[in-house]
Amino acid sequence: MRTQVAIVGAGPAGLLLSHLLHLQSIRSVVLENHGRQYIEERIRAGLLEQGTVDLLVDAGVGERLKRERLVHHGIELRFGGRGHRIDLSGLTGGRTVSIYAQHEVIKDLVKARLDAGGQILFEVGDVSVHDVTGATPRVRFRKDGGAQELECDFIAGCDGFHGICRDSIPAGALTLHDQHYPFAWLGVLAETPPVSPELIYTHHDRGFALFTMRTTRISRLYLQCAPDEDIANWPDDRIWQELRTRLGDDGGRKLRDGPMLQKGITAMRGFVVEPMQHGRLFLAGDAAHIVPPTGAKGLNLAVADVRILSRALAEHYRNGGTALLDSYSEVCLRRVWKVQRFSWWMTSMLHRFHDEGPLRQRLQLAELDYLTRSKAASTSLAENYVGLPFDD
Ligand code: RFL
Ligand code: PHB
Repeated sequence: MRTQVAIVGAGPAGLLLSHLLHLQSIRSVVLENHGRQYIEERIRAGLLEQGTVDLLVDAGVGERLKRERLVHHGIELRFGGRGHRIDLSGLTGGRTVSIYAQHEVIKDLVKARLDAGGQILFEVGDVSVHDVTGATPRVRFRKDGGAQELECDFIAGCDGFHGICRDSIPAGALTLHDQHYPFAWLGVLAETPPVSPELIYTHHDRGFALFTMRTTRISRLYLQCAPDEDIANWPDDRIWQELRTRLGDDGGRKLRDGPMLQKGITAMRGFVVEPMQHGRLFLAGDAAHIVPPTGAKGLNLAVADVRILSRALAEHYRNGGTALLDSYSEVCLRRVWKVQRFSWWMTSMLHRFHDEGPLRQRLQLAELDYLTRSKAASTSLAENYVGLPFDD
């Protein structure tokens, strides 16, 4: 089998890359180790930057997104028991963010690829990449029990944080930056209306909580918990009670119990690999970097990477040039580090660091107070939150 670009992983990065390449008449094959149903139901991100929405719409995969998304003009920061609104749109010349679940983006992209005759091979096993520093890289894998080989010009490693592409690069060729946070998030999806039409980020003595949503009837709720927390210690009643306590009296009364559709624990970690390229293998999305979810940036960053990669590949296939491919890593990393900084800053300001004394909490509260009173400080938060401009 032969293609121009072999893409490992059918997450947002891999599927969008395949679609953007198709728009430039570049052929690709996407290899995914899970089944279609699994990737179309996996609960993950929910908040899309305006640039992400615009890109999906411009690429012709935003019809349902435009109809079904919830457009948000602000967020609330709650601390000391009181809410303070950050007017995202007012501070950024009218920019917005949108709530639209990641698995809905996946459904839209899978449909677009298959409708256009695109090749996504689901349930492949034992994927491995070879000859990435030569002229003809190869991907080997098993499908329906048989061994297969895909020959290509380039490989895109879009296989997420636990994928195989990053690890196939010789250790000496990469620098890894890794930061573990001393807490995790317990996330639930519940059939209950959101307590507020906008997201609420809560700083509380007992730890951080986030009140977000998927629709006007479904809430997505997160609680800071211990990094080694056992979900079995969190029956539904305890979760509702803890959410109410952290939200505080006025908001807590509005929160209605409802059936919990999903529960899970997410580790908090920051990770960046440099460079994001080795020979003809290009890493994109979570394969190259992850951020703690407090800034809602992982998916948006994956989209920013593949936008750059698709342009670089398009230039190469148009005129043989490699300038954009050569600068891929450097251009992506400029954004990656800024987003890493923002995610670290939001995380550090809003979470309880249980092994540290009251000084840290007083500094956090001073920062939140300053942030919500200073237009300069709120503007900095707002412009990062709605998404920095694409500056390639
Ligand atoms: P993905 O989505 O992990 O996709 C990788 C795909 O590769 C497949 N794969 C393989 N395929 C073949 N062979 C192998 N050896 C393979 N190994 C893996 C996997 O099955 C999968 O289908 O990576 P991608 O495309 O880079 O996308 C990244 C995003 O998924 C991620 O950054 C976001 O979900 C992060 N995130 C958020 N991002 C936002 O922008 N906004 C948010 O509001 C937001 N909230 C979140 C989040 C992530 C969370 N969790 C669960 C980590 C909230 C949470 C709780
Ligand atoms: C979500 O809706 O899942 C979400 C929103 C904002 C975040 C993280 C997750 O910061």
